Formats: sequence, structure tokens, C-alpha cells
Amino acid sequence: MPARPVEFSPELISLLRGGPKVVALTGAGVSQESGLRTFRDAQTGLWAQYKPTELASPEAFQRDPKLVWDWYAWRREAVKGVRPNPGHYALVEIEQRLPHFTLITQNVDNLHRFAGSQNVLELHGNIQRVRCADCYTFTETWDDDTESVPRCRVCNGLLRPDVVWFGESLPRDQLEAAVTAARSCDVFFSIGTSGVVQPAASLAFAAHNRGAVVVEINAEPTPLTPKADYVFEGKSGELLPELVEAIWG
Ligand code: BV8
Ligand code: ZN
Repeated sequence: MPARPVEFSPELISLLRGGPKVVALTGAGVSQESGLRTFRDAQTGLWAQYKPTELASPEAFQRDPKLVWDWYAWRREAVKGVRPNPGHYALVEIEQRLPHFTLITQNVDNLHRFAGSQNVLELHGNIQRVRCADCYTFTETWDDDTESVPRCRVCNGLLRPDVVWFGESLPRDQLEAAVTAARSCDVFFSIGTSGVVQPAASLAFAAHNRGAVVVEINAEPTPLTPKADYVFEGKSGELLPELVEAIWG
């Protein structure tokens, strides 16, 4: 018996039909139905012995650059092997149907852009981009079958993924645009994120404190749940298409 579609409150539906300024913040949960592990899910295989937060740090890269490089090479392959899911595509449709929509993502998997989202702020970088750890030069190509980490053609520095590691500050332009969007939106969606990593996790509260309606779509409760005006517990790949259907179907 297919699960009964979720009841979206008429108030929320009419609010969204009114074309408000909408911001959506996404996390690893929105890519889970594409087959990518979330940060919470235990890692598999040779990476099972490492905590993601440990590997995603300048200290780890300092200690063992090859280990960290290979971890991102493994994740880059994993991303290549998957496709956006109906949750990603529903967010593309919401963007196309609303006058003001900003998508803020913590994900480095590039799946939102791959699905067709335009106005995307990448708070934590993008795993498809590689740059020099020293002189910041970006490179499209690097030779991966070397014993050590590939080097920068400009300064011979080590290459690294263009992602934000724990303890590193976020790209200023992306973060400022995200804070501005959160503080000036009418509706703030928090989708597929555990709401633990800062400063991303504070954006929903910034929106709430400015009187925005906060909607949480997540598989389990989070620190935001008590503050949210609407909470839909479940899979974003099912709930977001249902929401689009309920608003514009
Ligand atoms: C910084 C890129 C200046 C790399 C990432 C204040 C208080 C405490 C700590 C701090 C603080 N300020 C700063 C810190 C330190 C730190 C931090 O927040 N630590 C945490 C662990 C407490 N923050 C930083 O270091 C940031 N930098 O602040 O710089 C500074 C520096 C030092 C000190 C002060 C200031 C940088 C943070 C960015 C790190 N880089 N990613 C990479 O990807 O390899 S973070 C990474 O982890 C992700 O990008 C994401 O942000 C986070 C994982 O969280 P989620 O995406 O939410 O995923 P998670 O698995 O946790 O949860 C998934 C959720 O989805 C679950 O709830 C699940 O139920 C749900 N779900 C699952 N399936 C589905 C679903 N929901 C719907 N549908 C489904 N199908
Ligand atoms: Zn360099």
C-alpha cells in the first residue's frame, strides 16, 4: 500500500502560491536517495576506519596528504556514478516557478547544478574543482596515477579539492550572499541536514529571527525542529515532488 501522501497545510500552500522570497538550505540528506552516503552514515571499505570530520581537515592533509587526496578521489568517483534524484529536480522546478529563490548547499557533490539549479550558493565548495593548496591556482587536469599527490604547475605546491575543511573559513562571497538571503527571505526551507555544522546551521535561525516561516524536511528531528513552523519528517526525494504537486499541481 503506497505511503499516503503527506498533508501540506493549506496555509503553507497558499503562502507559497503567493510567490514569496524563498531560500532553501540543503545537506547530505538531499543526495542520499541518489546513492551517496551522508556524513552521518558510516563510511565503507577502507574509509570505514576514518571519521569524515577527521579527514576533511587541513591537519589531516598536513599529516597525510595522499590519504586525504585519495579519499576525495574516491568520493569524486562515487559522485560520477550517481545522478540527481527527484528531490534535486523538484528544487529546480521551485526555482523556475518562484520570482525569488536562492539555493544554499553544504553539499560538494555538484548534483544541484547537474539537475539544473541556477541560483546556487556553495558554502563548502565543490569536489569537482581542484586547486593548489599554496597559490590557489585552479586546474582542470591533473595526473592521478602518481604515488604522491599531484603538484601545481605554477608553484609545485600540492593540489587539493576546492572544498572547505573543518577549521577553514567559508568562501566570503558565498557566505555573505547566504546570510543576506536568509535574513531577507519570507520562507526558509531546511532540507536533509542534521543542522550541526556551523556557520551553515545558524542560517535557519537567522531567518527565523527575522520572522521568516521555517519549513524543515528531514528524515529525523534536528536542533531546528522545535523552532520550525512546519516539519515534514521523511525523504526529500518523495516529499519535495509532493510539495511541488500540492502547490502547482
Ligand atoms: C569555520 C566540505 C571559521 C568538506 C564540510 C561554533 C560552534 C561549534 C563548532 C564550530 C563553531 N564554529 C565553527 C565551528 C567548527 C566547525 C563545526 O561546525 N564543527 C561541528 C562538527 C560542530 N565549523 C567549521 O570548522 C567551519 N569553518 O567555522 O571557520 C572558524 C574556524 C574555527 C573555529 C571558529 C571559526 C567549516 C565547516 C565546513 C566543513 N566542511 N564539507 C567535505 O565535504 O569533505 S562540512 C560537511 O559536513 C558537509 O558539507 C555538511 O555541512 C556537514 C554534514 O552535515 P549534513 O550535510 O547535514 O549531513 P549529515 O550526514 O550530518 O546529516 C544528514 C541529515 O539528512 C540527517 O539529519 C539525516 O536524518 C537526513 N537524511 C538522510 N537521508 C535523507 C535525509 N533527509 C531527507 N531525505 C533523505 N533521503
Ligand atoms: Zn601553486
